[in-house]
Parts: sequence; structure tokens; C-alpha cells
Amino acid sequence: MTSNQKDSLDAVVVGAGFAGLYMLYRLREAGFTTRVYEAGESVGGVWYWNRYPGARCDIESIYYNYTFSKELYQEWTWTSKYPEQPEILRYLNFVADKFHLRQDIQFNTRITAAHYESESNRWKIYMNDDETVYAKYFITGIGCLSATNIPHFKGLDSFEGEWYHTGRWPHEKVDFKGKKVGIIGTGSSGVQAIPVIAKEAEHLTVFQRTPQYTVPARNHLYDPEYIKRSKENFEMIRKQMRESTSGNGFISRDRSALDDSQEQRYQVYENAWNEGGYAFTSTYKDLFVNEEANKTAAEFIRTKIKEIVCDPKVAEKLLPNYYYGTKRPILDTNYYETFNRKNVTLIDVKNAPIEKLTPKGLRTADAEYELDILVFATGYDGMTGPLFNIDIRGKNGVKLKEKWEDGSKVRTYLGLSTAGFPNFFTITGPESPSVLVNMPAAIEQHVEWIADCISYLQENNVETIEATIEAEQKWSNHCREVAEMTLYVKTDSWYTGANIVGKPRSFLIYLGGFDVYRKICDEVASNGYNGFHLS
Ligand code: N01
Repeated sequence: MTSNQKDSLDAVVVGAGFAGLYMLYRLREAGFTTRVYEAGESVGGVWYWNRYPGARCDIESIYYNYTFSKELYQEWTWTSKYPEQPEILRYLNFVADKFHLRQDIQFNTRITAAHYESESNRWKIYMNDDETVYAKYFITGIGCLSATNIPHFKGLDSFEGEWYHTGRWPHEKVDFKGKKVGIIGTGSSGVQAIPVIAKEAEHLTVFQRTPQYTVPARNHLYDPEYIKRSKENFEMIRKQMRESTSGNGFISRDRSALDDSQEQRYQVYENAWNEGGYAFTSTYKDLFVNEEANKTAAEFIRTKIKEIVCDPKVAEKLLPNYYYGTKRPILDTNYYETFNRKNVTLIDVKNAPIEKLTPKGLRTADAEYELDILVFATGYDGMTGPLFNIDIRGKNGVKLKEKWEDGSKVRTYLGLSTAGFPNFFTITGPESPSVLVNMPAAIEQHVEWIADCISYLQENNVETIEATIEAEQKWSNHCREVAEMTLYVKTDSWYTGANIVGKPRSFLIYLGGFDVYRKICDEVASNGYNGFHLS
């Protein structure tokens, strides 16, 4: 280690969201000196930054939490099926306080770079305030959706109104009352924000590029009896989260959509629509792999849109035509209904694209819209974006961004590690199941694997662990082969990187199932970390 080293730790973790908090807990429990660095002024990760109106989770709350502590599960009580952002943030603050995590978190600090120094086998980590710290292990818990995408529209600087991105929402309330508001984007964030903003704004103009499939969430307050039972059934819920394909409470029916008659299928979809939530995606096992099966679900939702939206011309503009579910399936509360309001206008910016922002509003190819406030619900540079925002350099100064050729050649072993970058772990990194699994479940699995791995290295006097080139090549190929068997790769989405101008297209999520993935990771560990070079 170098003499000017100010501080030396066993591990540095980036981010104090679900991933970083648990990583800190596990490593500290195992006796490793660990510090988390967090850009925000408090804990929460995406739930700290995403404070836009209507922000809530789309996974049922009794599953959208940690299961590592039975006591924690008993102590915390969720109020509704799909909790709003403030409640999730309260939960994460509760966790941080219960386990005294804040004392090892440095807030208001952004990690800008991490360089591996081969002479000392240490990572030198740089912060935005010019401080540096050394650590043996460098671990990112920065999520897959933390690098905001604000499209480079001409004239943004000239716009005299207020503008916000959903993922960097101010802490104070934004007042829409009496205002002409515009919103660009109709993904999960836009679909949640639109009905809420519409209720308050004088007028809301929705700039839609791609119409979306969304099904009703049918959120409701929890019955105390249900909560009591979920606490009693903690072990079962935990097992279900850890051993299921999706890390979640729902299990797809083992039946093809094509095995049912049209009438039967309609009834199955209708029941799921009425039940709400992800009951719809679980109706048939082949919705995301079989084009014909997929079309039946897509057509059902298109029919619903035509029934709900009163003006046939508006309904027509809202009809999606990509494969259902190949952009993240969305749950909504009165989304399509909102287009029946008199103060809401839907503008199709696929046919008449946004040209620029002007001092008074937004101009498309065929009209100008006066706006006081503009909301960017334009999403994220997913998967690689957060990692590339940090200047990560491995052995011989090789940059991660260069090794992965700006994202066109991402290669990881198990989505956890990459050759040439020893002692570096990515929690829910590219090529892990991550965003297509219930995130807290995916995070717990990664954190536990990493913590166990580091303990193993310590117990066996191993200084460094590094994925081999062969192992990562094999894993990356496997990920791609599995993805190619699905319909996901056929759609432009943030899953495929197609949402970012100039970003190479690649599908960086492991789709073989969370249960299968866990077994693979466990086997690697129990075989003495095969596929890794230990020295
Ligand atoms: O982002 P998105 P998001 N001109 O990328 C449009 C998670 N999440 O923040 O589809 C015009 O899905 C873009 O149009 P198109 C969840 O995993 C979860 O909504 O590319 N439009 C699209 O409509 C989710 O999938 C929760 O043609 C432009 C929208 O902006 C992920 O985060 C809540 C444009 C972006 O949609 C991202 O969701 C929120 C342009 N230049 C988020 N650029 C829950 O738990 C982009 N768009 C419920």
C-alpha cells in the first residue's frame, strides 16, 4: 500500500439503497471494515431520488423487502399492497436505524473513480471532493436504473419554465396548480405520474412516443388480518422469494395461452385484469416466448383501451403494437381513464417528433405547446449507465468502459464480476437476473454470495479473486442464448439499450430464472469458486 494512503478499508461499497445497506450489514457482521459512500444526503437509493407524484412500487410490499432478518420482518408493517415512495423510504430509514448502519455511511459523497493498483492489490477510490480511500474490495450497489436519461433537445436552456426528471425529483412539493404542464414519456414513471399530475394541473399535455400496455394495479390498503398472516408465514414467504423463478409471490400458470379456446383465454385475462397487479403476466407460461401467445394478451389489452377511452381517436393513439411485456409491464391506477379528462391532451411524438424547446414551451414537427412546467419521464441509461458513470479501471489501467467497448461487448461472470478487475463485485450487475426479478430478492442473493465469498477468501488466505476470461465468455454467451429464445430482444427498450441514442444494442439480463441462477452461483461457490482465478 502507498504511504500517502489516508485510510484503508476491507471494502468500499457504492450506494446506500437496498443493495448497499445490506452489503454493509453483512460485511460488518462478518468482521470486515466497510464504508458505504452515497451521493444523496440520506439512505434509499432509487427510492431517495424518485419522489415524483404517484411514485410507488409495482411489486407487492410484503415481498418487496428484506428477508434476512425475521425480527425486521415482524417489526415493520406495510400499509398497502403497492406502497408509495415515501413509505418505502421510511422502511429503508427504519432498516438503517435498526442496524445502526449510518455510522458507516458517508453521505453527500459521489464516487467518481476506482482504480486497481496491482502492486498493493488495493482499489484506490476517488470522491467528488478530491478525497481518496483505499480498499481491498470494491463493490457497487448502484442499481440498474440510476443514470438518468435527459434527451438532448435543442433549446432546453432557453425554456423559461421549470423542468424536472422523475428520477431527480425535488424534495419540496412541485406545485402544478393552475399550471400548463407537459410530460415526455409513458414508461412506468410516466404512467404513474400522469394521472396524479392531471388531477392538479390546469392542463396536462402528454408527449407519447410509444404507447404502452398497462394493467390496473388495484392497489388497496392491507387488511390487518392479511398482514398478521404474512408475518406468521414469514418462513414461507422467504422461501418463496428465494426459491422461485421471479423472486416474487406469484407463480405463472404452467399452461400455454394457445391451449385454451378464445373464450377460456378471455375469461382468464378478464379475471387477471380484475384481480390487478402481476396476475396478468402470470396467466400463461409462454407469453414472453411465443409470438402467438403474446398476441392474445396484447389484443386483450388493446380491447380494454378501446373500451375505457371515450374518444376513439385518442384510444387509437394509445394502442400499443409491440410484444406485450417486452418493455417492462406496467401497473397503473386510472392511466387510460385519465385521457377522458378534459384537461389532458395526448400528443403523438412518433409521427410529429419533438423538435426543440422554446422559451415558452415545446415545439414538435407540427405545433407548439405552451408550458409552465415540463416533466421528463424519459427513463435511464440502464444496466451499464451507472457503472460507466464511474471511471473504473482494472489491471494495467484498463477502463471498464473500454473493456466492454462502450457496452457493445459486456462480459461478466455471473453478472457479479469481470476479468481484469480483481476484487471487484457488482450487485445486480449486467448479466445477472436483476431487474427481471424482484429486486430485494435479487439483491439479497448477490450480497450473501459476495459476503460469503469474501469470508472464504479471508479464511483461505487468498488475496485476490478474478473471473477468468473463459468463464465470463461462457457466461455471456449463455445469457445471450437464453435471451434470444424470448421475445424481449425483439423490442426497442431500455432492456436492450435501444432507448439511448448511440448506445450499442445488447440484452444484459439473465433470463434463465432466479432459482436456476441461484443454484449456479451456489455451485460455483461450493466448488471452490470455479471460473475464478484465486491468488
Ligand atoms: O423509463 P422508460 P421509466 N422523445 O425507459 C420516452 C423502473 N421503474 O422511468 O418507449 C420522446 O420505461 C420513452 O419512449 P419510447 C421500471 O423497471 C419502476 O418510465 O422509448 N419520448 C418512454 O415512453 C421501469 O421500466 C417503477 O419510445 C422519449 C419513456 O420516455 C424503469 O424504471 C416506477 C424520448 C421512458 O420510459 C424505467 O421506467 C418507475 C424522446 N427523446 C420506474 N426518450 C415501479 O416500481 C425517451 N422517451 C412502478
